[in-house]
Amino acid sequence: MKFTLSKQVKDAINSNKPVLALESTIISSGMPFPQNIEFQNKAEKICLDLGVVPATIAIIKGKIHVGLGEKDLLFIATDKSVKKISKREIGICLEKKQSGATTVSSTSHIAFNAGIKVFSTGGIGGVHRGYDKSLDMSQDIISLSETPIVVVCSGVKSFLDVDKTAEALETFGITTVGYKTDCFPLFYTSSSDIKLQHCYKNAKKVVGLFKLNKEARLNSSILVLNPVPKKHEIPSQEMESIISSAIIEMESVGISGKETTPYLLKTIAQKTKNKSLKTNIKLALNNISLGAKIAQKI
Ligand code: PSU
Ligand code: MN
Repeated sequence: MKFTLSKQVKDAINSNKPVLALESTIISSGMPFPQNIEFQNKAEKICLDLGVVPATIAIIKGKIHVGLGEKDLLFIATDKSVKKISKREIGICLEKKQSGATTVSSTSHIAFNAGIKVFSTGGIGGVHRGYDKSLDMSQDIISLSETPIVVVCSGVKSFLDVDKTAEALETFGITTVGYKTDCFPLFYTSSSDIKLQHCYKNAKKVVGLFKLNKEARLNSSILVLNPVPKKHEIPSQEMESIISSAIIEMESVGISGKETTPYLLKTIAQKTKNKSLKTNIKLALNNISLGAKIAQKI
């Protein structure tokens, strides 16, 4: 795989310094401008303050970039030609010399191939509500099942079918652990009644688990579920009616497939007067901080 590495990332990889992968879909379609740039700047500062180099992954005009400069970042954050690129579309994006924001599935694939072992995001994709009719399950799940890295997130967005996603994670053999929690977090909400079997209490323990999984020749990711900090959460009762009405609206305008997640994130932010966006930013930054601490020790 050919990469365009930023100088910082190149130096860090060559000298074995800690690196944390970050995705770009969260910037291009997960958050509006200018909050997306503000978020990214904070994310990078959190990493650098911990001595970790942030490696944001995106495809720019047919080239895979690992580590974005200011100009690239502004382009990804604002340009309408930037597409949402999942793992199966990496080659297509390169062949057409297009620009793409990478999702969890494509970011983790590229990060792993660049030698990066840890990746932080907000929430991964999963099994959508109405799966029995649509068969819509994110490629993120398949990608996690075949990419041996640590992925830190706050669960799956609660507009998905979280119970079915928890089952799918097991079916696809993804090592799933709670970080200081024994239940599956609900993205905007810190807890749920879905029980987790394994709770890890510090970054060092997660690193130990990663090494043992590797020794045991497991090729799947370790998914670390790090709940949104309580002071920033939105109670699930409050979210549920908003999510239901956003889904009804989405169906009435005929949105489906890969447009679903960006549409719902945007509509839910509007309906909550940006409260959901603020929560999304806080939880993602919290995941970046934990990811950076794991990257320091791995
Ligand atoms: N989590 C967020 N914001 C996002 C996403 C996740 O807080 O924008 C993106 C991720 O890139 C994830 C993608 O991989 O949504 C999942 O999309 P889909 O459901 O179409 O697979
Ligand atoms: Mn999908």
